[in-house]
Amino acid sequence: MAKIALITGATAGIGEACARLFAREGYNLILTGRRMQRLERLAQSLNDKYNVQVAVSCFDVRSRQQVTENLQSLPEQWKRVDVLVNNAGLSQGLDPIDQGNLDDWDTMIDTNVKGLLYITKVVSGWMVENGFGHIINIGSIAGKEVYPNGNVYCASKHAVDALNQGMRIDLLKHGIKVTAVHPGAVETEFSEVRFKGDTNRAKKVYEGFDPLVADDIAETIWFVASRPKHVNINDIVVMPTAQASATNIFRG
Ligand code: NDP
Ligand code: 8X3
Repeated sequence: MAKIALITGATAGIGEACARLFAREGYNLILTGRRMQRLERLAQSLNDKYNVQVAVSCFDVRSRQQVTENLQSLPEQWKRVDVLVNNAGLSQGLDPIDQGNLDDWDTMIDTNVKGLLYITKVVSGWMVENGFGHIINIGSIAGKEVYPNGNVYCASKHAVDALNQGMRIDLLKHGIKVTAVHPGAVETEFSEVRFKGDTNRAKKVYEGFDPLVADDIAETIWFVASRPKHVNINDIVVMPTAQASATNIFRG
């Protein structure tokens, strides 16, 4: 029987790359995001190319009700999830704390922390019942360090780091693996979202060095997901070679 991966935030960037890689490896997929057309297109192309089954579920992770209703309404056979990739997330703004936008703060905390928790509550419940599973949380270098004006985004990713550790402790007795993958700069839609559609500003983030691409992180996620049953990778930080720390990028 094919294994199942549930990937949140599969409409773009790391989540989409991860969906492609897991499909190539023969996984059936549950893909989530808010942009239904993108989910449907991706599902169709993965089904055509790899002959895997793909269920799509369109909802906003910030809504506790949407998360619970959409996931719980999946047919029973889809609830035997082997791998959950808690990837949906975003940054909004890059402002000093005194000038921060309260709506941006709410969006980041509601998405990156509360959304991740709502998903985890449902899926970890299935995993406990099933007696197997692997939760892979996408943190960030921003969950390991704090950088100027990163304040609330960094706090939200530090929370992911703490939750990753907490989940591992609580789920240990159920044999469920828990891993965090913490990327440095990856060129995706991330900066466009952070700068609210300002593509010039977004492009500048990745100028003068080779950033990671989404496939680099998908391959890391696949690596941690494909270790033998007795091996768990707790935590992994993946950076572009030209990036030593959150703010230390060598632009040649
Ligand atoms: P993208 O913007 O390319 O993708 C983000 C994904 O998250 C989209 O599929 C988006 O789907 C989904 N998402 C965002 N908000 C919501 C929401 N409220 N409800 C449901 N889905 C949502 O960015 P990345 O691929 O780069 O980001 C993926 C993860 O990686 C994030 O957690 C990010 O913080 C983290 N990360 C990114 C880094 C980078 O440099 N790019 C570095 C370190 C970590 P939709 O809009 O359709 O809802
Ligand atoms: C995304 C990378 O450095 O912008 O998490 O926080 S960074």
